Amino acid sequence: MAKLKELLAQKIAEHRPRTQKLLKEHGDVKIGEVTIAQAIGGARGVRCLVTDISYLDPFEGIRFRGKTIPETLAALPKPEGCEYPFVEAHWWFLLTGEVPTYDEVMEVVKDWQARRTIPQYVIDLLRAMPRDTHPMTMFSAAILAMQRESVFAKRYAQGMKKDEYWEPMFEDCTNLLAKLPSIAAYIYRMKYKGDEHIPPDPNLDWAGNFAHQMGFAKPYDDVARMYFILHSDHESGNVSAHTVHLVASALSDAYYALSAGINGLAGPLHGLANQEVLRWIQNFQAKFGGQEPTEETVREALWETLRSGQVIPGYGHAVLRKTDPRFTAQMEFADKHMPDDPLFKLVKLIYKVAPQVLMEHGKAKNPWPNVDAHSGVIQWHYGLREWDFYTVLFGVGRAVGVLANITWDRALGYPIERPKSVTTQMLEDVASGK
Ligand code: NMX
Ligand code: MLT
Repeated sequence: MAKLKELLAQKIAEHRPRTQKLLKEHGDVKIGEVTIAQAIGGARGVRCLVTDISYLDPFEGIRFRGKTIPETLAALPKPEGCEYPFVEAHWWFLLTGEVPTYDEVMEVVKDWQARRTIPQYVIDLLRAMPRDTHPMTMFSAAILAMQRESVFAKRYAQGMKKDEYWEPMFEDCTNLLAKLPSIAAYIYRMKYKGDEHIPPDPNLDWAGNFAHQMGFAKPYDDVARMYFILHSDHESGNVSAHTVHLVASALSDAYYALSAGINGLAGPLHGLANQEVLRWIQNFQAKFGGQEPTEETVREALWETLRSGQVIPGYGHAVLRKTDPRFTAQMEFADKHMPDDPLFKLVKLIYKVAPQVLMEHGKAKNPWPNVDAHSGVIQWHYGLREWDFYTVLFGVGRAVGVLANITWDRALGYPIERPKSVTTQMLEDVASGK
């Protein structure tokens, strides 16, 4: 058995008694209450999901397996001469909670290289779709089409035992992950680069090969590593992670579950916000033409957006109550690598003005920027200017976290998810004390 799978099996065996003990001995202990506002308001703040892979503190932001973003980036091994870690190392870390050695990562790098080839029928499917189909639709369809490859579905049909579920789930997740960058790059080049494709480089790591197949030179490989790690996981309640968890809880395999999660990520209040940020910036530039943007013109444009009933994309969050550390991490990258980029300067200017505007507006509970406020501008700088592709990048990264999560879901035997609904009349009765 490969080293990662062996370590994971050991971690699962160690963890199972903790979950069983909590259920058997403390199952009745309350961890929260649900109000009418939460029932109507998208279950905001209701504690009813469990994951050990990441945790989102409203003020500190995300921690992966207990480590902040800077700690994670500093701890994980990097390819030689690169600034950012192997995404393969992050996968190991998310799955096991342990930082792998360089040699251990190289085993995963080689394993993923061996599983990378996209089936011809996926290419045929993508080519059969109208070229103006949104790249997220293509990405989701490609993932779903590969469901016939599912090891989990085959083993389930043969009658596998429940405590074995995680093992074929891990295989499906690995097979899927290995192919995602090549699928994304195929969609990109088919749609935007004259249908001219670049074959994979057998010697490159996952993100390095993505940059290569996309056709972008260094340091875009590091941009890809940073981007995929930052977007990988944001605990379990966000739309994409929750959808993947929910669909997989019916014992639908990883292909069904990830495709569904990608569809949720495609919404403008979730992952599509990164494309919306670029659209907002372009509209702003079109309006103010060659003028140097000022705090005044930015403030005016932000108010105009709000007055027309739209949200300021890239600002606000359901959980966070301060600047997203993923925004800060990208800002640090941009300060180092592209300090004079005009769009980056504009992002900084918006950051200076938008929180105050949102506070005055008085609706958003969090006036600070989230991950999406920055990500598109870095892509733009390195030549990836087709902004409707940006959410696919988010999707490739998000797959790493959600697939680690459903492997653990099956390892810990989490049941089918089925919260209870009530009627409006029932709420009115409770409210009036009936
Ligand atoms: N601009 C204008 N209004 C906002 C914003 C914003 N950026 N954020 C929240 N509001 C409004 C929100 O629409 C709601 O209005 P109403 O009462 O009329 O329905 C009110 O403020 C209260 O919403 P919150 O409780 O602060 O936010 P909620 O938890 O419901 O939603 C988001 C969170 C992220 C969906 C919301 O902040 C938003 O729409 N942001 C802009 C889109 C965005 O950047 N999404 C990306 C999130 C990160 N990601 O990658 O997924
Ligand atoms: C995410 O990364 O999923 C977003 O920040 C949204 C969320 O956490 O709700």
